[in-house]
Amino acid sequence: MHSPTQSKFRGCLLGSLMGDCLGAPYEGQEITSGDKIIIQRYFDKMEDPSFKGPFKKYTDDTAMMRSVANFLLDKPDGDMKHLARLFVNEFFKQPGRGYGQNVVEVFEKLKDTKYKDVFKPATEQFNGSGSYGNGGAMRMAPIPLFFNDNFDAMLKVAEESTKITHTNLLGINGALLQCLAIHQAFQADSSRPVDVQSFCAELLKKIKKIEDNAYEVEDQSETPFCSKLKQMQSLLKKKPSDDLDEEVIYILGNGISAYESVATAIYCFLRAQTDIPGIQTSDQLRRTLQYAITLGGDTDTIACMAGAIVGAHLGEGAINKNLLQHCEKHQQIEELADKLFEATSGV
Ligand code: F2R
Ligand code: MG
Ligand code: MG
Ligand code: MG
Repeated sequence: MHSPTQSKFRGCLLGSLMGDCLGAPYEGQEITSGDKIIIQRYFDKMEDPSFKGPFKKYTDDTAMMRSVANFLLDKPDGDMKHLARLFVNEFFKQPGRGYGQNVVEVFEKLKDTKYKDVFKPATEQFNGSGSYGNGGAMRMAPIPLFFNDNFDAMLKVAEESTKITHTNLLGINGALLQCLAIHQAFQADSSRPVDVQSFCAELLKKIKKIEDNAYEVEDQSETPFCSKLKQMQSLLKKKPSDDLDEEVIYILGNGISAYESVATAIYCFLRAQTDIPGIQTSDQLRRTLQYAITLGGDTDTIACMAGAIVGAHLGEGAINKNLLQHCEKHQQIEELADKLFEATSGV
């Protein structure tokens, strides 16, 4: 029997892995209502203990999340050069894991310049505007676990680790929003469903402070992720209808940018607190991942981010072992979660 905290460490990293592995086959697809039935059958089949199939492979999302976890274990005081090296070594070992098209240039420059200025290559992306991709957000899971008790250190490391590859404010604040969502879910009581409106309101307060500071705006101005969260609050009040998922995609997005995916992942977690029409399962973690995938688009990443949040809330007990066994390197990720837990608890 593991402690509730250890269970949450495992739940978060395994939920992240499962979203990535199970979502990856659908990445980049537009999903029709016929596909939703196919996705229901895909999950049903893999949940059947007698089904044997090849592993569902993990992608860049997990490769980079694992580097972040190893960085925290190796350098708890945060030497970003070390993290940059781990990202680069991992990429050159296995470049075929479906990395973002442009982030590869950052890895090459970091290697060529021998990590001299670890943040410079990222600042040069997209003619100096920096990447706003969701690559910072997708690898966030270990940070809120590790810094659970130190909010300021958590945000500092979340921001600096993101800036190695993403310097556009949308890429950075999207990663911070994902970090805050996991942290909040981690701290919430796993025996009770989350109150979706209070969860949003609390998150909104925290991201508003960060965005107001970053954009130096007046109190009344609307900043990007605050506006997304307010729209999410309205969506969560709506009754399910045939058009609701289209509206979710239109308003929150399902794309490769942080702006069009982080709020969507949080919405998936909150929406799956209760039954979702067309998704037949009583398993909340599966419902979260399956719903994220049926929204289409950047399915591995949105499911990965949603999986990290729901896993951090419910813990390991919510992980369906039949589904997990189809995910590549699940044992290694479980061990990594245990090491992170031990490092924070002094076990
Ligand atoms: N790359 C993918 N999926 C493509 C298909 C993969 C295929 N299945 C395969 O196996 O090959 N997925 C992964 O990439 C996303 C994370 O990307 P990241 O790390 O943020 O990378 P990057 O290159 O910095 O940004 C991604 C794209 O966003 C657009 N973009 C970003 N900033 C921009 C800016 N300032 N101006 C214009 N465009 C910008 C670009 O198109 C970038 O290429 C995850 O989905 C992960 O799963
Ligand atoms: Mg990926
Ligand atoms: Mg993706
Ligand atoms: Mg196993």
